[in-house]
Amino acid sequence: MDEQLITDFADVPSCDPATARVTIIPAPLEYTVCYMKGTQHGPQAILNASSQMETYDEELDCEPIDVGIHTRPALDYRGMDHASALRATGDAVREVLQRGQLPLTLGGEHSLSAPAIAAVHGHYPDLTVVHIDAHGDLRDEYEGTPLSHASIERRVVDMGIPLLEIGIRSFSPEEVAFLRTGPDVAIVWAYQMARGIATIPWERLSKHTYVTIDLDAIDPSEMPAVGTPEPGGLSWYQVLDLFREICRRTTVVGMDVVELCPMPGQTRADFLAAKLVYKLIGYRFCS
Ligand SMILES: [Mn+2]
Repeated sequence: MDEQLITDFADVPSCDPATARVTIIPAPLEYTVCYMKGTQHGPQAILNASSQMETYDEELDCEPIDVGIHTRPALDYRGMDHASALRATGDAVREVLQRGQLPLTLGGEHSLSAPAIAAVHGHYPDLTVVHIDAHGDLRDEYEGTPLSHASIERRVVDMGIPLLEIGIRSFSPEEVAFLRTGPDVAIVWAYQMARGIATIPWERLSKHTYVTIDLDAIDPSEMPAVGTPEPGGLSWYQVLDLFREICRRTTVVGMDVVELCPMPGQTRADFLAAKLVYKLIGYRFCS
């Protein structure tokens, strides 16, 4: 099984890139990971696990695979420095947008979201970003680089994009200080979700939304294969319900699922990530 490399999501022949409605961009980016390494293997692990899913969605009573999914060949970052790799990621996202399709990027480390969001923002200037994560990712820079995975949402603020963060439970004093300066950021904390006292400011969403999901938003009991597993995370159904509600209220025009760090024996984590990607496509196009 290990040797089997799946190149098409769900192992169903990839839809013609000219007629697809969603293009999956495998982005095995890994430059600034600071704790557990391995995110470069995330996209392939997701594709491999996706071959084991049923394509029927019992909740939506349809097969989201029929939407038209094209899986692009994985981005090849060999020989690139971090900045060049991010540019290449943004270019790939732009190419998908120019074909009128939804780009769905599979990470890889979270820093890839910045160029992806910049590209989508170029097409949809009214964009709002919803960031589902354990971490605020609002540091101005981390370990000497503003391109870090730990600074990704700060770059979104720099772009002037309204931001809604959900599931946060790891936040630095530096980020608290930044938040007090009054940036266009709303945060729904994980403890509020867990205790049923969260009020999600849905009115912040504009017509077009980009959703970035760091898999460490999900509780480590369900999603152990991440670089920084934080206790007290969201459940599978909480994440699905959030996304379903986002799709009900706005048009999702770009998304990414990042930070899978495949670990030996943790098949459930790869499979969760693959199934999450498939559920996102279903909610986006079939409900
Ligand atoms: Mn995170």
